[in-house]
Amino acid sequence: MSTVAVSEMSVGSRIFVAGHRGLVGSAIVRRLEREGHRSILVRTRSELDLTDPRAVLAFFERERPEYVFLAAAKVGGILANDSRPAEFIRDNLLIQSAVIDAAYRTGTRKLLFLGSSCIYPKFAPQPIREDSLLTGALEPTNQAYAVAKIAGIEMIRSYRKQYGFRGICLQPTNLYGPGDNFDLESSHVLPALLRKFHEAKLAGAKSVTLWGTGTPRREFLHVDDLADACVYLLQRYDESEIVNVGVGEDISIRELAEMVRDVVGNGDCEITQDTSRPDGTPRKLLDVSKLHALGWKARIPLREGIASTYDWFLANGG
Ligand code: GFB
Repeated sequence: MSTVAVSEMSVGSRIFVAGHRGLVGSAIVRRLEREGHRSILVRTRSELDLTDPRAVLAFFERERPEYVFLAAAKVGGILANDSRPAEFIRDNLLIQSAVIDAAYRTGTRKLLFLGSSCIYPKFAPQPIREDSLLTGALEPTNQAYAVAKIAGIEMIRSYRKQYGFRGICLQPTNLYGPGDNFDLESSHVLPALLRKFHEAKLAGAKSVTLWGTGTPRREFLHVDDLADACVYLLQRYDESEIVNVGVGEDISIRELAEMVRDVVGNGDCEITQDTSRPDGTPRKLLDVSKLHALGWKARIPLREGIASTYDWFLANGG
């Protein structure tokens, strides 16, 4: 494993951020703008349907992006994944295939694809190393999404092997931050808990209900850290092996709930459990030794990240 010189993107490079309105894409755009990039290409869903390969190819032929951050994806929490698997596998396969193929055909210099920590087997040894991929059965609640992401990884690797296309794949752990989805039916746990404790505080409610047993363990990475890692690795990493992006620490859902309760300032609120809801995978902690060896570490402490995400939620109509 090696890093290449920082000679990729310059401030004038044409960079397409696919999915710029999402949690990850918007963080990547913020990060690039802060560095002074002047040619960031973005398209809303109504301007460009990423599930339509002809439209995507026409866009790439016209705009010729030199670099692509493929952050467009159908995403959601455990319930959304479990109840709408057809949408998760269809939309993700369509989007990623259209964008990767168009980038290759029109001479994009480098593309970064984002997978997810759920690509790994449900009972992978913890912390999960990159070489656990395809060594065991997946977690059923997000199998459709995971299979789509695994197909994306394999597509990137195959295009590199057969065509010499320079695609790289990062596997982020559970993400959170400004711009997250706070809808209780489709969100991930962290924004859901922020909303639940906030609304309980406003209503003077005595308890907040967690889904599942509260014992599963998760690792949480602030999306601004992920955006930083994406830019860092796009500039320096150029190999077919996937790279985990996480913080290297996890906490139980129960502990997370206590931390969120504290940040929201709702100390008297009791925490109850609805065990009719699924727990999902028992633990999902990424091994980040490869990432650290490449010279990158997460910086935003969880509590601080939750507090700033809560501020964003309040400022944006929470
Ligand atoms: O974040 P989450 O929806 O997704 O749930 P996963 C994490 C854990 O929090 C599960 C529990 O054990 C949930 O049962 N939980 C407790 C809650 N209360 C709540 C709540 O109010 N809302 C939600 N959403 N969860 C996702 C995958 O799995 O991870 C995706 O479905 C993706 O594919 C993502 O990979 C990163 O961590 O279980």
